[in-house]
Amino acid sequence: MTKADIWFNGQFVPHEEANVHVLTHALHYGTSVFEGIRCYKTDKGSAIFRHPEHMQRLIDSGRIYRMDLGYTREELEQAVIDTIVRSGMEACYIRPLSFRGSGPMGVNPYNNPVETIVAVWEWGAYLGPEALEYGVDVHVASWSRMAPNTFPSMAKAGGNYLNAGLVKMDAVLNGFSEGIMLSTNGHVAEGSGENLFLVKNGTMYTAPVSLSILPGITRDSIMTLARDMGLSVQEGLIPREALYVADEVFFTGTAAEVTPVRSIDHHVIGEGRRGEITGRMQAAYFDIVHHGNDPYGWLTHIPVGEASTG
Ligand code: PPE
Repeated sequence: MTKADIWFNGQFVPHEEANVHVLTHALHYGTSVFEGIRCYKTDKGSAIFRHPEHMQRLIDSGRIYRMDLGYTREELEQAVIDTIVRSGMEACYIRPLSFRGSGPMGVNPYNNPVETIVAVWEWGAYLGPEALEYGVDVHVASWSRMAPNTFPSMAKAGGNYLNAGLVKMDAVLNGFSEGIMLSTNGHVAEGSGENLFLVKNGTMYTAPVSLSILPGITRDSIMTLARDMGLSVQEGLIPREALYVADEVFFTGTAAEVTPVRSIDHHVIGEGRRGEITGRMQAAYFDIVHHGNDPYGWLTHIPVGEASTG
């Protein structure tokens, strides 16, 4: 794996030297916000998918936690572009992270500096190499998504992933690829690191943002693509058992892209393979990020690898 230099508070530092003190506030209290973004090698060159939307979500996550990141969205976008170009990677996963650094101990984060980094690395298929084609076997998690008014789910905050980590470990220990979390009232919410769509009789259903899900940017993209294909997409409360009798279920996320779900709690979903609408959604998404066909203006092209390819 390429150990690319890391952008750290405005300076590039070698991968091995991008370290923090053990009294970093975020280590003790989970006070960090982050993003996950992909840069694709499209047929038309390297491009970042929905770059401004991701960086705006980072700023908004910070705002929810009263963290002023100290950079404009444009400056953060440029930091990401510079990090990728410097790395020479034509395709990568991008991880911007802002956190409360070292300073006084105690829950109050106000006197701890807000620090920001951007790291990039290679990341293949998130749920396994065959997942995109054949789908994944998952279960319903015994841990719920956080209740409203506990942790703000619209913020992509480090602390939220303690819950996600429990869900993921349980899934793996039980031989599944992923866990689907229900809301505290028992409605289908999302995976530990993905949003979820269910297809029944040609209509697509997904949980509303008010159900304490992360408002995924891939979710938003898929809803737009589906509606523009003339499909009906409804945000609403999905009972757990609707999963078992669905025609199709799939996950969306930056890392997971569009991943079909093959079985849930050992119930085979539909035909037990990638469904027709899931296939159409995948194809539409990959047409943008692999072929660079971009009618929505979702790609930010960046000059990486151009010197060698001419
Ligand atoms: N829900 C959760 C809880 C979540 O973490 C993600 C992204 C999504 C939905 C999808 O959001 P979006 O990427 O904007 O479509 N999860 C990120 C982190 C994965 C990880 O293991 O780290 C990701 O996909 O980058």
